[in-house]
Amino acid sequence: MASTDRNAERLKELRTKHGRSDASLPERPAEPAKDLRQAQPRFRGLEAGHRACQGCGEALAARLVTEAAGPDVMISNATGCLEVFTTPWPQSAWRVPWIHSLFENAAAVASGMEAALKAQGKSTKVLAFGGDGGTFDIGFQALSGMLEREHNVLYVCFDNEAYMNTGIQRSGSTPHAARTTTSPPGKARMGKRHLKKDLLSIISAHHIPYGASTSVAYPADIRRKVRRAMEIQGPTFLLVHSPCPLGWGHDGARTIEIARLAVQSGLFPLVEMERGEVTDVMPIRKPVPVAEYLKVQQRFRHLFAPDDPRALQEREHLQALADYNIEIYGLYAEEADPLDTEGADTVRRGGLAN
Ligand SMILES: Cc1ncc(C[n+]2csc(CCOP(=O)(O)OP(=O)(O)O)c2C)c(N)n1
Ligand code: SF4
Repeated sequence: MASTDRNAERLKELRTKHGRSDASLPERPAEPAKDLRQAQPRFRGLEAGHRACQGCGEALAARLVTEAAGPDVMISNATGCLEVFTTPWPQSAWRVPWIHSLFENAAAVASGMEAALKAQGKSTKVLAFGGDGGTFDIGFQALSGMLEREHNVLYVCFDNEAYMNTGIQRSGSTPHAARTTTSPPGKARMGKRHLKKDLLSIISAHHIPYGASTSVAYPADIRRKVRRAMEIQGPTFLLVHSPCPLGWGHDGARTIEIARLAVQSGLFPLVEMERGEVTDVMPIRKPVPVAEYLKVQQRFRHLFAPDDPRALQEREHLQALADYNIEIYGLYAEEADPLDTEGADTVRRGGLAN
């Protein structure tokens, strides 16, 4: 049996078993390649030809988000890599109205844009984009205000876990023990001392209608969550895990693989929250040891030093953090689910593993 037929059979079995007729899992077409091409969105909010590094997770994530959001949007973009690599004067890679805000006020600018559009009776949706530095740290006050005042804005944070644009400084989102230029490992400590801030929970405490985490490794998940947020009148938030080959120290060709390991290990859980409650998670069937994720990145290389006892301790610490996520969000799923970390996107990308 050809592998596409085998995959179709397997998907059918899973659908029947789980009683799923989920619209996000269409029937496998008779001619997959042709139908997939036809199903590609024609609209691109962010064009090719920008100046991002090869394999930049943020560039791909921003393209996926803007594709899914569609053409009737306006964007307020905080200072950071995304703003810099898309707009080298006099060029722009954006195909939608786009405003460069300051580093700290993308949400405040978006609030004003939304209020102005509302006053004009227009339904154009406002998006706000920021990196983790611009969101977790310096722009948080403006973001909190925007959520509290219930502006009809979708805020998207492209989380590459450091201030990349200015030379890889640690942010509130940098994971514990990671090396950055301002958290170098040495005698005093093993990389960043503090924990990654649990931003999604903080956002969720604003009781907004919808907030979710997603990852560039799962394009179908990104699209579904963007479309969901776009339908909602009111403030919504997406946190998109977006590896940075330069700052994380990995080969650009491995960006997707690395983003996937973060999710499959439990270190970056994919969850959805509505009005302060967790409503859905992407289940993990076979949790991957955290070390598999760490060892392919230079920013964690010191955690594998053979003669430093702190290395193993820190690896165990990070494993405990992933186990904690798996437990509190109930991520572990014993049985295969078409929507798990090896599910929907893998199916679309060439078949379920046997
Ligand atoms: C008030 C202020 N402080 C510092 C800067 C310098 N600055 C510009 S971009 C940036 C880092 C951006 O980091 P992040 O938001 O994580 O986005 P990334 O570049 O990683 O995508 C910094 C520190 C600034 N522009 N404004
Ligand atoms: S430094 Fe990182 S985030 Fe910035 S363009 Fe390069 S890969 Fe992308």
